[in-house]
Amino acid sequence: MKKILVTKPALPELERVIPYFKEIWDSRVLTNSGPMHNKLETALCDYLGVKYVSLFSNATLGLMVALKVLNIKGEVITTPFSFVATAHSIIWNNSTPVFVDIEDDFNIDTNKIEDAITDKTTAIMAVHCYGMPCRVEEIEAIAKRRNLKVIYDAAHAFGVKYKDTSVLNYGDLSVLSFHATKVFNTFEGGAIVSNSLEMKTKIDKLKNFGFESEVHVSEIGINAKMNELCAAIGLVQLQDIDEVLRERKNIAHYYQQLFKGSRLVSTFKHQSLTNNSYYPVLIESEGKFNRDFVYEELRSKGIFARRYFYPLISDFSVYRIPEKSKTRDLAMAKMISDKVLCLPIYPGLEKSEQEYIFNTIVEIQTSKPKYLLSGVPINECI
Ligand code: T4K
Repeated sequence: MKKILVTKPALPELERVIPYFKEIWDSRVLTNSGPMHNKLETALCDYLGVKYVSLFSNATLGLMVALKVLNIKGEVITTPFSFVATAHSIIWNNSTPVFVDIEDDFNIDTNKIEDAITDKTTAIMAVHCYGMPCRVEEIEAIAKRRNLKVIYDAAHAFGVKYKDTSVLNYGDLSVLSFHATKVFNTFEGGAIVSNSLEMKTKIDKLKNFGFESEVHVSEIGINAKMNELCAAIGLVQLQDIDEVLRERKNIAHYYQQLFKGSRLVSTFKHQSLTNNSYYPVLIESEGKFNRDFVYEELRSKGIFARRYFYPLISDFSVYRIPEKSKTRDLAMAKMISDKVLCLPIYPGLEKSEQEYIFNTIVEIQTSKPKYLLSGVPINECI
């Protein structure tokens, strides 16, 4: 049986990458802010429409350095509906994540942030989940009023715009991921987007052990640099990114069409604002024929959808230790986490495969007459 995975990394033809690799071989500059690294930083600033980009070996280290460079201490308000790296970075910074509920757009509920602020709160780390822009203006207003820093975990938000500017221009810092599973990948990689040269210089120092000069180490830095091979791949990937984003948009659009009118599968309300890095749906069902049942059935038919983000970060055992984190009422996050399923989306996914995914979901659900939503039999719902 053919497997359809949740994602398949976009890759350029190998022959287009080889000349870049040849340059690296010839120069013997493999890492430490070499020419490929520097070219990619410049190219990303141009493409994304941001002032400064500092490349990283992955987004997790980027988040850790972002917290460190802003001198964040105490409590950090964040979302439980994300990948564990969001909260892990806060704990690695010896700070406490305070989990606040989300809205039905999957992002932190800005109406609930202020209630969670204490005299220990120093920052908000919000996530543009699935590439959906957070309510950035409201977050900025709260941060200004309460004197907090704002870090956006923008791991999913490559190329996302908000009001005609990059969403990465909001907040003090934004952190991108270029992991294999992301819209723009450098195999592994990430970046911090900042607004001033002074901040970029501090970030660049922290990602390189804190070296000021050959003989002067001024910070307890870390090694989080992107190497030349990853940067070279990034330079080639950037040539194709518009096509990648276009293809993803078409795929999302087709899913939207397929699921239109479905009462058992709710689709992403605000898909048009995203970069279509994910295609989340909510499986509305009852009893044991719930999201997990659909998830398992799909797997048995070769469709490897994923439950991003289940469990909630706050439900992982390491986060249940009271002194590790603080948890507010997370009713919406729990409800969404129990229903969400991210369907396969990647350049190259065929329309026929999308139809197979859609038909399989319908088949799983309609074969179970118990599936009722608001009293409506399933075969009248789909
Ligand atoms: N913040 C947020 C909000 C994030 O979502 C993430 C990462 C981060 C921060 C941290 O970013 P990085 O430090 O990683 O740069 C994946 C990724 O490993 C992770 O990067 C990502 N978020 C998370 C949401 O998903 P898994 O455990 O689901 O990955 P895995 O290996 O199961 O792969 C998923 C699918 O992709 C598989 O079906 C196969 C396919 N795949 C995967 C890889 C790695 C490929 O076809 N090729 C590949 O090389 O975590």
